[in-house]
Amino acid sequence: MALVQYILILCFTGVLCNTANTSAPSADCSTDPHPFMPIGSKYYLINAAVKMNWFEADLFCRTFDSDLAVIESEAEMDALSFHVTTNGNLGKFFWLGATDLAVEGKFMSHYNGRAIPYAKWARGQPDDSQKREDCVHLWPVNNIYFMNDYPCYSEGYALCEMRQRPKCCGESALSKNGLKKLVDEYVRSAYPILNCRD
Ligand SMILES: [Ca+2]
Ligand SMILES: [Ca+2]
Repeated sequence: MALVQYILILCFTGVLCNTANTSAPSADCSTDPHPFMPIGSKYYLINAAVKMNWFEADLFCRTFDSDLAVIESEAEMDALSFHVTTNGNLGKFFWLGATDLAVEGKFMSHYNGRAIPYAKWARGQPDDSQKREDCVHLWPVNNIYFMNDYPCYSEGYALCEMRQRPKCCGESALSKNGLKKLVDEYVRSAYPILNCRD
């Protein structure tokens, strides 16, 4: 598909343009977190019922407009570990939104493409065992959760993190950065008639 066609599709479907944000009913800005639950300072959706590989888990989260969780601090790690171990899920492992699929040994957030801000690796990890471990999961060792790199096609459970919404009616913080901005500017300059934000 030509780039222009792709961009136009994104525009019409609202991926690039903020029409939905600027004129959306309040439901779009709803603070109702269901089915996410507050754990520590964030909202999470834990699917401890259906095992899936990392890619499936990523898509599962996206169906809820969320992403596989990226743990950003020791406090978040502790809160999640406590929740999982005290809600009958101890022993299960949960996929996180971190991977070194792009560059071996450099674990990046699948959400924003940046280096993960925090890690609590289990001893000896990450080890890229058999050179096939590129996805990160929460892994219990002696009933304490750590992080481990693991084969992406292994099956675990999805740990989704609710996106931190930008201000409802303001410009998305994400739109100020990166590829989205570049493509958005391209659309605006090349197809002013399709400027669906203003
Ligand atoms: Ca690896
Ligand atoms: Ca490993």
